[in-house]
Amino acid sequence: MSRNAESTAFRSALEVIRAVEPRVADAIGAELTDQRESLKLIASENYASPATLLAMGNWFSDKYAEGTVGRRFYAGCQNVDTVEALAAEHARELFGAAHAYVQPHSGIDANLVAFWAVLADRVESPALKKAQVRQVNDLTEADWFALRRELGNQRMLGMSLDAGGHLTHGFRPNISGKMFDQRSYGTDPATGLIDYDRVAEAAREFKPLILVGGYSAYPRKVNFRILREIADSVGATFMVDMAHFAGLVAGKVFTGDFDPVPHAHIVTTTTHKSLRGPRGGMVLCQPELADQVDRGCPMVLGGPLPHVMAAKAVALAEARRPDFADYAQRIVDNANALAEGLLRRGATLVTGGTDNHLVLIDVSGYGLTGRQAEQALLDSGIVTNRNSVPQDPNGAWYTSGIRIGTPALTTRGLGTAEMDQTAELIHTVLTQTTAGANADGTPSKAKYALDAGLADKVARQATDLLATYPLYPGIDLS
Ligand code: DSN
Repeated sequence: MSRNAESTAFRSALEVIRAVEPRVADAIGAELTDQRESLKLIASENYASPATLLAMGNWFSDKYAEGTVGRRFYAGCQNVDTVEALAAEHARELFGAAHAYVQPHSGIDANLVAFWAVLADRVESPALKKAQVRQVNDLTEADWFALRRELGNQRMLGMSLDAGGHLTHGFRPNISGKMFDQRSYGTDPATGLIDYDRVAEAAREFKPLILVGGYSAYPRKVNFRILREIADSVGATFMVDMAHFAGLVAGKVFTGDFDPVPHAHIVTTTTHKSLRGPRGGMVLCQPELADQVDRGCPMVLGGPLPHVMAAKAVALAEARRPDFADYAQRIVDNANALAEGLLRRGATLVTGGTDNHLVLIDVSGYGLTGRQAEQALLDSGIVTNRNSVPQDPNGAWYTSGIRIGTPALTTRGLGTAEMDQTAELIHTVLTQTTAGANADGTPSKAKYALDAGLADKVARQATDLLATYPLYPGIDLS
């Protein structure tokens, strides 16, 4: 692939867009500049390949394709069938999964599809069975009432948000916490690690229909074999949301007990985080759940996005190449180097380190809230996000943590030496930032002070660090 081809493709695309609405073309160009210039440490972001990006910009976007491959509600889906089947095949092969459903538009959508599939599979309800076999018109008002009561009183046990779980794992402000009777398992206050005995105890007491594993801010490996044993011991369906670490599973960094696919009944993921594909979601499952999962659209989802499924097929093909395993290992090596660099300089990390792609800094040690730290780092050209830490006294809005991750910088080519320099930049900013006060003198959780000269200096150092590792080196828009 010549670099010239990538430049020509993107330049031509922008020229066509500019002829209609130049401000959109300008914004697309500006986004590339911003991404090139910032030290992106958001654990859930990455840079998709030019091939993946280009696969999304075409007329597949125009096609409706509700249903599944070969069984559509619309005519003329033969080419959509081709890309959807390819994406599903790559996903099955990559993850060793019995079934793959590649239509979800996001991770939340994938989780909703999974919840529906488990409910439909597990809830003993004559009304529900009728509702699925085209006898809907036979159902009485009483049947519908019973159906809603049965579906609405099922139980889910998932990791709590402040321990690193995701808001769709039953957090109450999310629909998952409203549609399920939910309980959480947390982490050991002393170590920050999952205490599997406590999870087993909670499962025995609560008897969930679904046990959810997976996280978006837990910096350690999870033993999915043990969680499956816990699920089996109480008759729960075991679901894993591997959105954050799918790339580490794909790259065979997480194997055996730490690979969720052989252990879970159903696995959900996004495709754009460590997996480095287009923005979207996916469900993998055991054969007994496949029929219900395939009903995802139109049961739960709007029309599939064939252009994104085409890009998923491209990205999943990339992830099956040997160099992806090398990439996945480098993500973890880099996270380790970042954690070590921060610890050596005196930072406090949740669980004391990492064995995946992310690090969670408890910034209360710097006298800051997560909100203050996030903004001070952003002023200094370092893009992160604030995040709760376990038992966070500042809640989910201000927080006491900063979550940082290495998938994006690893894609650019930065290695462990640059991670140490990154740790130095982060530590410098956080030690030089001071918490501000409200007008009445009380401590503010949002205001902070950081010398503008220092912020500029760190931003320049960050840019210098990135200069050796250009983003999309094959794309020249000038
Ligand atoms: N927004 C994703 C993350 O940052 O972890 C999860 O939804």
